Amino acid sequence: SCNKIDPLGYIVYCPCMGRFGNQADHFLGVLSFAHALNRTLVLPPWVEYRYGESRSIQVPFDTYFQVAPLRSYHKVVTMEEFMSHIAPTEWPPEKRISFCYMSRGDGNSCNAKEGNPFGPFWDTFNVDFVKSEFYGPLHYDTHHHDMVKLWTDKYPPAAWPVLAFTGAPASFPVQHENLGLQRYLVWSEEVGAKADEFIKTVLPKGAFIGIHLRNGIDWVRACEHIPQSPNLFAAPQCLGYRNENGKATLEMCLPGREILIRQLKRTIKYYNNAENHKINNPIVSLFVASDNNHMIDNLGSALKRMQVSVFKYKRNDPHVDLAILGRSNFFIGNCVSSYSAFVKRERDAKGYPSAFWGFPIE
Ligand code: GFB
Repeated sequence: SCNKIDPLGYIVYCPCMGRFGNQADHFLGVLSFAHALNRTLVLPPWVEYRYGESRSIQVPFDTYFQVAPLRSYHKVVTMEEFMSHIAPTEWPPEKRISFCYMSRGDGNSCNAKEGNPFGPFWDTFNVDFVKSEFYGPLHYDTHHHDMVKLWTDKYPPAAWPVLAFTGAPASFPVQHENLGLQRYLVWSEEVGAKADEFIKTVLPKGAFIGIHLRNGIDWVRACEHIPQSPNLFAAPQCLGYRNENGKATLEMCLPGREILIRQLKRTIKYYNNAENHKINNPIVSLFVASDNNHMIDNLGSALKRMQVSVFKYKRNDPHVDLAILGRSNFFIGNCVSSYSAFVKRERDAKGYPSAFWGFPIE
């Protein structure tokens, strides 16, 4: 069935901005865009950056997520399948035109392969472009305006079977209207099994809190922009898309030890109070995911009297960390981080409770 051609065309794009959290936000937007245009979405590999390497690495989409659940929302095909079975007829080398809003870099071109990860991404599939197409002033917010008609009038599928975008045709952070699409993103068997195995064999029997501590040096630097950017990165997830719930604070972006411990103690006390009946078994452990400092000893001694023990995953595995956080009984994340936002959306889709550090603002 993956050899069947979609007469309504395809959307291909490079997730060329940011790391996993940013790419996931973009993915939901592109999924919505492809759905609105009724074109098959080509599922790109995830772009990863390894320390000390100058070229990005492309990880097949289905290494982390199942393809089948996406099909219950929209027609999709992996980039690998598209390149082997569909591109030879629908997108031969002489018809490979790159789409961008306006020219990018030197000359009148998208320069779609200029720089990292742009070049390495398309090189993974031996794609070169013969021409650029500037799609501005059209844009990808199909929830408003008459965007779908404008796109299909200007780029009818018969003449333009493949729209290949230099960057994701989507906004960051994810548009409010597209948050619910998260439910079609289901972890691959492999990632899911690793998370389940950890929960079953490493964590003590009983409920657990999952927390995300985003505290690497890149984040410390990013948080310095908070005073000028009260809606930085994923902050709309707790502050609202129009800051209706307030402005981002440094404590929300980079909560100090006191805030973390106070909030954890309060949460545990609340959930372990039988009168609150929030969860039917008490919280007995804490799972910490972090890009840098897990604070295992600090948190361990602070929560010792409450008889809550503290754990992290044995390896640095961002996707398994996310899957474990998604399965915790209660989650506390970083409102500004798009990595935390992934967990929040997944839990919202399942009806699981979540909170954010330093929010609501005291
Ligand atoms: O996912 P991401 O876009 O989220 O980028 P933010 C952060 C990356 O750091 C993740 C690693 O993709 C992971 O590789 N990371 C973060 C973690 N938290 C964890 C964790 O708990 N466990 C593990 N194993 N890895 C933004 C960027 O990051 O940071 C922006 O996307 C910018 O583009 C800014 O660079 C400074 O939204 O948190």
